Amino acid sequence: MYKTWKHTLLAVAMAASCAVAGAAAAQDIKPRLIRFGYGLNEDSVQGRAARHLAQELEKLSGGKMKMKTFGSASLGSDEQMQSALVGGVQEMMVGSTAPLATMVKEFGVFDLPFLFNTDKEADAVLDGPLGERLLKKLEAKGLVGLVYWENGFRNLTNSRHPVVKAEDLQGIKLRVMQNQVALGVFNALGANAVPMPFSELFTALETRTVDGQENPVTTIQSSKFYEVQPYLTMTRHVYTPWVLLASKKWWDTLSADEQKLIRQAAVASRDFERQDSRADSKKAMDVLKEHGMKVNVVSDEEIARMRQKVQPVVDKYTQELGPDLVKELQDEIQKARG
Ligand code: KDG
Repeated sequence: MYKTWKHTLLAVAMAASCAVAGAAAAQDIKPRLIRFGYGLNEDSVQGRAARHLAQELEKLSGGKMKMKTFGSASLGSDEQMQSALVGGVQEMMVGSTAPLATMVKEFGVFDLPFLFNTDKEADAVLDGPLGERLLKKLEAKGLVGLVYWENGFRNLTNSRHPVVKAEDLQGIKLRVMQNQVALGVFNALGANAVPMPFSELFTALETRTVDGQENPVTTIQSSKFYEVQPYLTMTRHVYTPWVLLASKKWWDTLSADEQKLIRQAAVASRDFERQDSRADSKKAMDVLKEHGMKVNVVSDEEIARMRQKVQPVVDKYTQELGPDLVKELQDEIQKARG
């Protein structure tokens, strides 16, 4: 009798330990879930690259790392998502360098006007030592900067009149990204610069809270600004990068292998996004014209005049951002220009 009870207890104990081991094993292979936020629409260069990143990560990790992407600022504005990553309540995002400049002021160099002439120059500088060094600075602020995606060359739109020369900006309420350099540049050009999160921009344009804004044509198209902005002025006044970011609090919980996989997927997404952005730019111009936008290209002479008008702002922020850093950036650009 006793033997039977003993065997029964042994069998129950073994079954229980198998169940726990099984649960633990199941726990081990339960995919790690990553929430990835971005500000543009799902049908945009950001949205397509976010989905590419998620697919690449799932493929490289054999399904062990699953990324859920959230577009249209559904997890918050760039600024709000940056804070969520620092706090460790969101894992990853992509956003502009402009709001990052409030955490690492050197990112403000990318808002200095008329720096880059081509996207190839931008790639060389961003993927080179200077770009890498700026990404590294983010770690002290609780963020891991992985790679740069392309936001692109920025152009002006407004609802008042064509901007043919700098004076035409006089009195135009122009939304700018939230940092001092962008604010200074457009005030110097005679506009009334209004810093505002991107997530509030369409409504502000629709209600005429602001008259205009400046963004790459891919964003103007995917955000449907053509519905509320009759005039597009090609200035290519700034090349803005996006930065692919991870929460450092979260990043530090990952294994070295997981970190390596995410870095690999990030590089693949960067190359995909830049190619898509450049192809999309060409298509976007056609779409904007089909929707009735009146397009003008600012002449080289006028661009030269605009450069003169903003030079005091460039000088001021060169001192604030660090003259050595700005000189290094200009030298890197010259090197890339060959
Ligand atoms: O969330 C969208 C922003 O990352 C991006 O569009 C930044 O160019 C930008 C802007 O104008 O805010």
